[in-house]
Amino acid sequence: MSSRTARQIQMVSRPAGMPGQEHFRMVEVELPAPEAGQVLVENRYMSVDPYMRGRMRAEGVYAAPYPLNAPLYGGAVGEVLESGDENLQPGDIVLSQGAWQDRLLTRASRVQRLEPFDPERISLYLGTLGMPGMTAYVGLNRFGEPKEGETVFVSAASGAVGANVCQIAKMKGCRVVGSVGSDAKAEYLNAECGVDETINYRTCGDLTEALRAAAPDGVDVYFENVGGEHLQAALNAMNPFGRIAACGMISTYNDAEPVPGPNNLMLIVGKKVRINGFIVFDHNDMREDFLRDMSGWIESGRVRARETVVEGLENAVDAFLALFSGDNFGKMVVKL
Ligand code: NAP
Ligand code: FER
Repeated sequence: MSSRTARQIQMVSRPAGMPGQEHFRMVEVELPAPEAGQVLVENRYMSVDPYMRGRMRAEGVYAAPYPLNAPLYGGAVGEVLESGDENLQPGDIVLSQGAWQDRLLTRASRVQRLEPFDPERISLYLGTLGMPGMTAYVGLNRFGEPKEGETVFVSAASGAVGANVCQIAKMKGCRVVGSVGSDAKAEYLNAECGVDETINYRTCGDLTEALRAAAPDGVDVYFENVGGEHLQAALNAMNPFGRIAACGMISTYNDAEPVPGPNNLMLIVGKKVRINGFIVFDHNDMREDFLRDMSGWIESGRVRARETVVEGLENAVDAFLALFSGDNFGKMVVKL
């Protein structure tokens, strides 16, 4: 093994329902030395994210599907080992789209050099200071438009996106209700993130009733991460002129066949609800504001950034699958 030996996880077949180890394989390749304009990067952390399940389908919506038998991609933070580019030096910490591999050769123009505010916490650039944190910031501010005193309902509320939504909404003076899949996650949101009410959707019984009890004045903003029953309950509890920031619907991502949706979509009309789907990558105009605000909030302790760290590339598929069973607590990252 040389310092240019790379291990990569590749997809060998497309999953129909829940993915499993059988859809992936690990391969070892020998990378060439970087040419002019290229860098060799050794990853320190890679991200696993729900959107990756979408990329495993044959038909992409806004982005090309993952190829078969070739390296996958996704957010990663690593260190430059060798550089053929004058703007990057060995030792530089960079953000790339080179997840699912421990080392990669890439064009220098495709990585972003980071000046981490805390070199011990570079994984934050995959979470609260990265794509999921920015998703929370963009979705809540631009599409939820919460006003002081309003009630914000967040699903998958303790996750990489959700926990940031909850904490930003609290700073805006909102009453926040979070839905999660365990009592430990609920306790964390209450105790550490200032969330007013939590619902454990696995044990609460009827979700609409639980939400009405947790949000007696109704829901003004629903930050949608889960879909299905959560969307149905949110519409039932929504106030007139409520806003839904439609960020994701993770409960549907592993459906092999489409399942029937909420039975109450007509409420969108009578309640004059505004639903906005959005993809974070379309909102780079907010990036500077996001980074300034979020780094300040993390440094001052106003935003907590909890992570689940899984060790080893060989465990990356399990880490990814854990997103769908709720085994992650906060942002899931793989330490390489
Ligand atoms: P995450 O919340 O850190 O992890 C996923 C969580 O979803 C799990 O921990 C689990 O938490 C919950 N979950 C999984 N399956 C579920 C089910 N069947 N029913 C209810 N809850 C379920 O993931 P994330 O990265 O923050 O992503 C959250 C959502 O944002 C996803 O829908 C994702 O696709 C979306 N997203 C969208 C954009 C965009 O640009 N639009 C960008 C990033 C993320 P519990 O234990 O609480 O169930
Ligand atoms: C995500 C879920 C879905 C996400 C993007 C998508 C960036 C895009 C879906 C589509 O194109 O249909 O978490 O994060």
